[in-house]
Amino acid sequence: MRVLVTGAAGSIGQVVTAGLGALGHEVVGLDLAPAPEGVDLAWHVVDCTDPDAVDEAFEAQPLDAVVHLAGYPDELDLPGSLASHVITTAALLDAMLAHRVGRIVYASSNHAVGRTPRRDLVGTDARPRPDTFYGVGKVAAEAVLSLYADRYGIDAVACRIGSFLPRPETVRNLSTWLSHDDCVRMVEAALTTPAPGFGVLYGISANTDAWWDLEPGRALGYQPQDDAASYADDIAPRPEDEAEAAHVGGPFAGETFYRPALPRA
Ligand code: 15L
Repeated sequence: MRVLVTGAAGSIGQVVTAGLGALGHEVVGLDLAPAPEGVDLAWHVVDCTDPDAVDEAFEAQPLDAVVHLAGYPDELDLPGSLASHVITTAALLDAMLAHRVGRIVYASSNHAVGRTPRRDLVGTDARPRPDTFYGVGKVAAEAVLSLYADRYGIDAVACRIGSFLPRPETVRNLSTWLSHDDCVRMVEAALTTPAPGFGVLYGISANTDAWWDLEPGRALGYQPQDDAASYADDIAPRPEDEAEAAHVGGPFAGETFYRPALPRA
């Protein structure tokens, strides 16, 4: 498949572009930044909030699918978050329609349901329950994907990524970790699963202490292999672990998390 990867210069992007390449896909990179040193791919320097620039990138070569990883991975004010996650997604979807590209894999986030109290395993049927404007942006981007799937027949898989790290670093990560290899497995499955329509999965490894249900992902062909529990002995407990376990969004859901939109007292 020839796959356009947005955010290709980012931390997930670099792992995914290399991984998809190793699996035999032809990757076209797209990012605000030029290709990192040593990355030898067709590459577009484009801001995905600009629909004309996105369309030009599509014009440059035929594509089979898009992996949309671009987006600011932390809290912003609401307009910033909507631009970063929703406007970019809509620009890509419109270019996909114009250029007859039928599949998109989206890097959503666990923070779409981050304010869910930590009790039972969270399924993909849980109420959207964002913990931040970042999470609101992810929920709204998923809604745009769902609309384009229903209205235009685009296949869209939203991957609600947990904590993408080389290895788990905190007690929360024992539940939220997504290993590099499993991330590639997840994207490959979401790209190739037959006719998902609009699908949602949780992008975590096969963690013994997982907080999210992996079954919807398995139904879409995502078979994670790694388990954060194998690193448990290396993880030192911290005073904030208990607060981070109150909601599945961890620190983003905490009372002290930076909230730029709150009026001053
Ligand atoms: C995310 O979606 C964020 O982009 C990342 O910064 C982490 O906070 C991660 O989730 C997480 O929940 O660990």
